[in-house]
Formats: sequence, structure tokens, C-alpha cells
Amino acid sequence: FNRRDGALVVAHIVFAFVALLLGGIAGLLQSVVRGGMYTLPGGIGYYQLLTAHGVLMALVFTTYFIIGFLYSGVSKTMGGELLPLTHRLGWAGFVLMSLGTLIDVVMILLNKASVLYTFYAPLKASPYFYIGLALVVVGSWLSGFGIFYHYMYWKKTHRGKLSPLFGFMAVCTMLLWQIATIGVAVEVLVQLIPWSFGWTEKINVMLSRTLFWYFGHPLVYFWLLPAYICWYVIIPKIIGGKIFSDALARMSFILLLLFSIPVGFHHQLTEPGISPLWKFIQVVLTFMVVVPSLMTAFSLFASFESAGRAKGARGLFGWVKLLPWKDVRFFAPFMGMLVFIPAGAGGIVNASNQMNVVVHNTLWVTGHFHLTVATSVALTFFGITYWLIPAVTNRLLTPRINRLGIIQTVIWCVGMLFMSGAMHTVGLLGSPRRTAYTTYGDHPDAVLWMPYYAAMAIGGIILFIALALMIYNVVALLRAPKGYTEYPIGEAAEPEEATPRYLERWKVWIALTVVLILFAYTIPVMDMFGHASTQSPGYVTW
Ligand code: HAS
Repeated sequence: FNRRDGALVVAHIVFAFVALLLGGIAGLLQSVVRGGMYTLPGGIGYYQLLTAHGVLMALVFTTYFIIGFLYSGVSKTMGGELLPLTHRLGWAGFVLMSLGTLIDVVMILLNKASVLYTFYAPLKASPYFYIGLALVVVGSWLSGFGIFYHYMYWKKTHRGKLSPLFGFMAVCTMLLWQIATIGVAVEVLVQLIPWSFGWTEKINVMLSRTLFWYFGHPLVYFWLLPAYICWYVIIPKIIGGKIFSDALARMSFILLLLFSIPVGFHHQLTEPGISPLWKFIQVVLTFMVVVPSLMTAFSLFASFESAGRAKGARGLFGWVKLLPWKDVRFFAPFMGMLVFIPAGAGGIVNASNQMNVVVHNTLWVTGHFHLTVATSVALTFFGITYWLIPAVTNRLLTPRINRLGIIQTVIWCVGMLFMSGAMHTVGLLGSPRRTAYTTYGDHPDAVLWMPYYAAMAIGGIILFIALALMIYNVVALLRAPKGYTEYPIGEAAEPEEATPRYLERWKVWIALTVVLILFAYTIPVMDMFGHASTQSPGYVTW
């Protein structure tokens, strides 16, 4: 692997894991606080911890890991090295994002930004927190431009050729990100910064929440798509098989680009100020975005089965035995896939208008995203780490680290079973999310929730042990003996010609995405202006 590019990739991955460790400490503390087992010392607030946990794990860990991973794959599959401009943009993005992250962490530690990772109004943070966020977004745009530039150059120099699947998917992921972050950039620059500096007295809360969720939902697919890259492109190689269909894989990414943005209202189904018609339309679009995930499930099963049958597997499920269960590069992402089945089903529950009323703002939702992002996505990223770090640093994934990786995956799943299982159940019993430990004056309903909180805390402790082991593994990988580790890229089962070229007509896909966004948002957003009741002076959290 190109050494110069390897340094850029490793910088992102190491930063990601440092954020994960710090966020994990906050997570551990808050699970024991919520379980009533521990009281925070020195005036540290529950919401302060919750903000640190969400920002560091859900926003910082993911974004750094994803950009590092995408840059590695672009370098590997599109020419063997990054173009000088792409490389420079990658580093510029890294520096800007890191500056922003540093400012944000300081603000959170000073308790001047306990506004949770969703940071919409009316909770108000220090303006510097929002400035930090803006730097992170602009930095990530630079990194995205680097990938676009590299891809366009590749297309120009390979006229008529289909781009490598990894490169195509990297472009799609960053395109989704660029379009989605426009919403949050507008919210931060036009609404939050002027308001937190005191230049404007009041803020339009509905608009702030809407702009956030315009970004917030595609954000979860920005986390998911790189995991899908691993499932579609990397895993077939690791299991000794082929990518079931290059065309299907590209089509599922395009569908995710089209349908993951105009659906933010499914986070706002209980909010007044948005007409039921537009909520209904966005719920329908939400069900459309489930389709590419079902296609992915189909394609994965097909890849697994074909690989097994090619090796002589018999019977309906004989191929299951032939999967490389002892290889952490497969096992960790596989557990992610397995968990994604109930996790996705939970998402469909959330998206169903009537059932959303039952689960909204309860711990069920917290349970849902600990299965999706904190298990399916996180375990896949861990699985990638085991070969990515050695591949880009020219080191070996030793049998010992592989073994520890399998143990790490199992502990993570056990911890999550306790934690997320308890969250889902107690959520159905009505326990609210985002509330400091409370028995509501020993109200009988709240007392019933106590054993579930204890299970959540036990899960949190087990998860922290798994996290500590993961950090140990990352350090071990960085210091592993020198040698060659493969960067696994799968090949399509069908010849390249089978993939229709219209899948790379980006102008058409971007135009359709914009049309869908305008359709889903124009009228409801116009409705949000002029409602005096949506203007709030805000709530300062410190
Ligand atoms: Fe979600 C809330 C709906 C997917 C993350 N979601 C959240 C929040 C987060 C989040 C962070 O409609 C909370 C935000 C907050 O703080 O308020 N979600 C969905 C739907 C899907 C979905 C319909 N969510 C995700 C993913 C996430 C994520 C992915 C992160 C990565 N979600 C919602 C809704 C809410 C919500 C509402 C708001 C709730 C409220 O009221 O606040 C779908 O995309 C899910 C589709 C998935 C599938 C599963 C396919 C299965 C596959 C695996 C195959 C396995 C194999 C292995 C092959 C249909 C691909 C098996 C092999 C063997 C041998 C057995």
C-alpha cells in the first residue's frame, strides 16, 4: 500500500479510536448513573456526559473512520495512489475537522454545550460549539471534494470504463453526505450562530429541528453505507466468493442516495406545525428507503450461498458451515449483519406512524440505534480495522490479534444484548430517553423500570470491557510485526458488461435527489415561516 496514503488513512483511524475511547468512558459513566448505582462527582452533569458520548461516538468516531476507510479504498482501487490534490484535500479536511472537534470537546468539558448530539434549538450552547461544528462540516467537505476529484480524474483517463465498485460507492457515500450537510450548515450558520451570539433574540424551533433532521436521517445512512461497502465489496473476497451482482450493489446505493434525504419527518411525527399529509408522504418515502437494505440482505445471502456451493456445500444450509467463522475479518462484520435484521425491523416499527406514537422519545429508540449504529456499523468498522491497519502500514494481522478480535466481538454482542434488549423492553413500558436517573418520586411505573436500568448498566460495563479490548487490539495492530496483509477487494460474479452504464449518470441521480427533496420539503418548510409560536428565546444549559 502506498506509504504516503497509508499515513493519511492511519491518522483518521487513530483519531477515530481515540474519540471512541473517550466517548466510551462517558457512555460507561452514564449507564451506571442511569442505573442509580453512581452519582457524578464535581458537578459533572448527566446531559454533559450524554453530549460527550453522542458527539464523540456517533459523530466523531464515525466521520473519521469513514473518511479514512474511503480514502484507503479509493487509493487502492483507483490507480494505486491518491492524486496529489486529493491527498492535500484529505489532509486539509483532517486538520480542519480536528480543529473543530477540539473546540467542541473543550466546550463540552466546560459544560457550555450540553445540548446533546442533536444540538437543535431551543437548547442553546456557546457559539464556539457551533463554530466548531461548522469547521467539522467544512473539513469533511474538503475530504469529499478530494474523493470527487480523484474519481473524475479516473473517469477522464479511463473513458468508457466502469469505475471500480469501491470508488463508485465512495462517491455515492460522500455525495449523500455533501447534500445532507447543507441542511445542518444552514441551521448552524443562519440560525444557531447568530442566535447564540445574541445577534438575534429568538429562533424558529420548528425550522431548526427540520433542518437538523433533513441532515440527521441521511447521517445514519452515511454511517451505514461504508458498512455496506464492506459487506458488498470486501466480505465476498474474505469468504473466497464473488460479489453476487455489481449492478444490484450500485443500484442499492443509488436508491439509498435518492430516498435517504426526503424522510427527516419520521423523526418529527409527534411534532405540531407539520401537516399530517407531509408526514404521511415522508413515511411512504421512508418505506422506500427500506428497499435497498432488503436488496442488500438478498445479495449477501446469495454471495454466501454461492461461495459455499462453489466449494461443494450440500443441502439447504450446508454453505453456512463453510463460512470462515474463525476469521475476525468476516466474523465481526457478520455479527453486524445478523444484528441488523432485528435492528432494521425495529426501524420499520419506528417508521410506522401509529407505532411511533408508542415508542417515540422512549428508551426503545435508544435501543434501536445501539443495534444499528453501535453494533451493525461499529462491529463492521472493527472488522475492517483488523485488516485495514496492517494493510496500510505493511504489518501482519497475527493469529493472536485475530483471536482477541473474535473474543472482542462476542463480548460486544453480549453487552449489547443486555443493554439494547433492556432498552427496547423498558421503552415499551414507557420509560423516557434522555432523562437523568429518576424514579419520579417513586412512582410505581418508574419503580418497575429499575431492573431494566440495572440490566442496561450491566450491559454498559460489559461493553466498556469490549471497548477497552478493541483499543488494545488497535494498539497491537499498530505495533504488529512487519509483513504483507491483503487489502481484500472482491470481484463481481458477472462480467463487467452486465452493469448498465446509466448507474454512473450522476447528473441524473443528483437531479432526481434534488427533485425529491424539493417535493418533500418545500411546502412544509414554507408553512414554518410566519408562525409566531415557533419562535423561542431558547434555553441556556449552563
Ligand atoms: Fe433508525 C431513529 C427508522 C435504520 C440510526 N435511527 C434512529 C436514531 C438513530 C438511528 C441514531 O422512522 C435516533 C435519532 C435520535 O437521536 O433521535 N431506521 C429507521 C428505518 C431504518 C433505520 C426505517 N437507523 C437505521 C440505521 C441507523 C439508524 C441503519 C444507523 C446506522 N429510525 C427510524 C425512525 C426513527 C429512527 C422512524 C425515529 C424514531 C423516533 O420516534 O424518534 C431502515 O433503514 C432499516 C432497514 C433495514 C433492514 C434490515 C436488512 C438486513 C440486512 C442484514 C442481512 C443479514 C445477513 C446475515 C445476510 C430492512 C441487510 C444473516 C446470515 C445468516 C446465515 C443468518
